[in-house]
Amino acid sequence: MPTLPRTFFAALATVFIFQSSHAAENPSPLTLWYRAPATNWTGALPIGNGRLGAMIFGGVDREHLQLNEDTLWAGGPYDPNNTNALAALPEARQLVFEGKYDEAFSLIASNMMAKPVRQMMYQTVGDLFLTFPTNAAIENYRRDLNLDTAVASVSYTANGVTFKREIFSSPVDQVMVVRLTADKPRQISFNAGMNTPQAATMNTEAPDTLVMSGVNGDAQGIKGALKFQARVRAIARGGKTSIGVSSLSVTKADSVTLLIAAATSYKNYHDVSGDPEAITKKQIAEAGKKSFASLLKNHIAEHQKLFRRVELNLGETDAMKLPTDERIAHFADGNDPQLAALYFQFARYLLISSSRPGSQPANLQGIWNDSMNPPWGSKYTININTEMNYWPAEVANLSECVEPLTAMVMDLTQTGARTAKVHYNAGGWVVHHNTDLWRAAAPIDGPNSGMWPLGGAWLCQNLWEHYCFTGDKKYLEQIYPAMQGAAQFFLDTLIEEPTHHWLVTCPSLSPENKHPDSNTSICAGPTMDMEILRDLFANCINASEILGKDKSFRDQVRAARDRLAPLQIGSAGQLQEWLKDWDLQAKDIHHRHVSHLYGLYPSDQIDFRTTPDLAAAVKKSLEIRGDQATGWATAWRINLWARLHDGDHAFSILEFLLSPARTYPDMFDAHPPFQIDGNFGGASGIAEMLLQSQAGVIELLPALPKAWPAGSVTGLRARGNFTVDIAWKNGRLTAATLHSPGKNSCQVRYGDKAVDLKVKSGGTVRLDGNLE
Ligand code: FUC
Repeated sequence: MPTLPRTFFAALATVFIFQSSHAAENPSPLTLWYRAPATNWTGALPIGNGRLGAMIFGGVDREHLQLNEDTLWAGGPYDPNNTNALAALPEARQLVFEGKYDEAFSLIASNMMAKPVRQMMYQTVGDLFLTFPTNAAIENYRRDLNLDTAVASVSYTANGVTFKREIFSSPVDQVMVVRLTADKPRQISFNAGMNTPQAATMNTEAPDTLVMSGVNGDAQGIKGALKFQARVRAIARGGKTSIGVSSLSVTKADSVTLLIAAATSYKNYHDVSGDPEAITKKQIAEAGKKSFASLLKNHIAEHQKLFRRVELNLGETDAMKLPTDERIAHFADGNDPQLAALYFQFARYLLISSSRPGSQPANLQGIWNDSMNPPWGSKYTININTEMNYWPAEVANLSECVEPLTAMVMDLTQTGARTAKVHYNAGGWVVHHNTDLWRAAAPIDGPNSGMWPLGGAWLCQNLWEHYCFTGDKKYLEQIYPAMQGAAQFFLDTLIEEPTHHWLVTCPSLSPENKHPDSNTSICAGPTMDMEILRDLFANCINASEILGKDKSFRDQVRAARDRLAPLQIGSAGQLQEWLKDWDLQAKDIHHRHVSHLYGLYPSDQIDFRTTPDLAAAVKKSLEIRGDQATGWATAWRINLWARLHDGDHAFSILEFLLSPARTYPDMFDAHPPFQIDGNFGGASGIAEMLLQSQAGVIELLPALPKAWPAGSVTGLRARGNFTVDIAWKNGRLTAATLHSPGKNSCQVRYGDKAVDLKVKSGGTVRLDGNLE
């Protein structure tokens, strides 16, 4: 079949866009949709089953699926610990305490950084292209992604024939499925081939399968140790299927189902003995026994089990009829509240699609990456980004999606124990500001970002939150050793600072923010470290009491907690970011990180009601920092303003996050470039505006903006194992329902009113707008 040049279709594009008649309707409010194929990667639509992902471009003459598998990273098992680090530690501390920060920086740079100094990166599998022999004008083009079914579709009419593609990545059958149909017989013809920048070969297997077999690459001197394979099998009804050396073609079929599998030899961070050929063969063979209808049914049922738990209605307007990219461009015009609900649900969709039990945790790009060398390696940056990925997980009722994060932390307790020993001669475990597939834990990149030993401690807070929301004691038993080990490291390494004799971390830094006394961020006892440790220690104390163990450890932790440097309010009335009142002289007072404000969100150490002075200081710090920052940093600010109960301010920042400056046409967050944390932080910010449950109080509509005068939400989760439904009108609460599986009591608050409730086992409590 002849393939027409791409430029021909580029010219056609204008024709088919404006001929569209039905495309002006958007049948489902939970659908992202477009009038034209994606012209670049951030216009393509993501699908994923937690592990196996694709970006779908929806071209008419050529469909492009960019493929990912979440264990295809560069390198292999490695030990990055630097045996020179320990000897340099006392001097580094002394230099910091003497205020010789630049000297400390140099010493750390030459003696204490990981070897290699960069970690391994997450990489693409490659691309599947389907080339179609189209030679007619295209009408009624539409491509979409239905968040409710997790199916992406492309449809158009050519020569009076309506073509349809439905594409999904099944968490049940562990394959991706592409279904090609037409409303007349014998209309489906295409060539399929794969490309990759990896070291791989393309082959075919009779009668109907394409195979890509490869090995991953070396990076930073670490040898590639993974094998991988991707397979595409075409199951056609009617017509003819044939294979070439490295491509496959189908002619004049009635319909075709493509099954796509991909796997690597990764078993865990120290075992790469898997057999990707056997795995993918089996996956394709098993899925091939099922009909398309049953693959689809399984997929949708599994997706909806999670996705349908939360319904959010923020109001609907005619703006909903527009394609998603046009809506993003106009969100700040103020008449599209449903786009915020769609953004919230898109984040839930992304978490379900990039983090399922058994998969890797969602990395900087979830699982979607078309590059061999993506920004920041598309790794796990744990000085904010990975933690933020999981901020919506509990409140947005996707608790199961935290499992991969828990599993990664368990791995890190092992690799991080070696880093603790080699770098600090300490017990417990430590991870610095990044990790990768191989669970590397030593400080990387450079002292200004890398010399921060709190990454693991912060991750423990995410795990603790899982316990707070679920009340699952078995889970607490599982994570307790990780929390205990994280705390042990700090019991062994906290050091008294010379001025006030407080216990502090040293050397450390306030993530990535350079202070005025030097050209470095290296310091002792930054506020964020103290806040994270106050949480970690409190959680250890609580957990050991709940589990009835480790009394003497608990006492040690309590004693250390009492000696941590306190929160301080600086000369501008701001919450001090460092031990010293440096904030107004910092190199960048609008810095994107707002690390010291961790105490307000995600933590509850600072509270609007119980610590009003500190809350006012956070507000001052936020005003100094400004509202606009990178995607994730903008999202963090939304959560913080919601915790300050200023819904209108939070909403004005959401308008910026949901503008083309911070949201790509496919709704992916723009750092820029694409980074998925902003999607997740934005979603948790929306949830924080509607429901908060920190400090033992379930608070309804704590930061409802004027922009959402009427609406409802069902299925949000609150700490203490509650599920909460809320409805409001004219900006006022009209009804709330709390469900709890166990006998549970809580305080519920709305504005100035508060009631104490007792929920009977398996019970439901309904309240009206007066909390009665
Ligand atoms: C942190 C941030 C950057 C970026 C990177 C992945 O270092 O400071 O903005 O998000 O992580």
